[in-house]
Amino acid sequence: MSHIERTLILVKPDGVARGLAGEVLRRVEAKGYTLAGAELLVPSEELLAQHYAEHVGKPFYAPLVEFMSSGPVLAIVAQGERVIEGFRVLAGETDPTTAAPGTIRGDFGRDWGAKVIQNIVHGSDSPQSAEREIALWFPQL
Ligand code: D4T
Repeated sequence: MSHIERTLILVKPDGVARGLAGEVLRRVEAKGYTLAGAELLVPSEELLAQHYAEHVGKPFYAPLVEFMSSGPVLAIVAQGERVIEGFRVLAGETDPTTAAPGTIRGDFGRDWGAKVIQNIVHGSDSPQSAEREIALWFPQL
């Protein structure tokens, strides 16, 4: 049965600043997913408050917003069969120190001793979050 999905991928400010945007796109396309949208932007605090609504009030929330608005982010909509789960596997686990080699975070991430985890990419974690996040970042899609 077909499960064509869309997911929101963000190359976070650390990833863009380190020149990893192309590498992330390369891995997404090499896996066979297609691009349905892409935009480079510095996200506003309002957009981040909605995107990270589940984290508002947590100790890492303020550093997270500061980090995520510290420079341009490449927002991407990727499409394909089970792409939501597929990109989470490509990204690796949240903590870049322990993310498996072969994943984006495992290959390029590390702990920088910052107040917030800087882990290069974000990927939606469920079909509900994907549609919610795509509507926030790409209202035209
Ligand atoms: P994103 O949402 O960026 O793909 O990350 P994850 O899905 O892997 O992780 P998350 O939503 O739980 O966290 C969002 C963002 O906050 C940072 N973070 C998270 C942090 O600095 N300290 C923490 O304790 C947690 C849980 C990292 C990613």
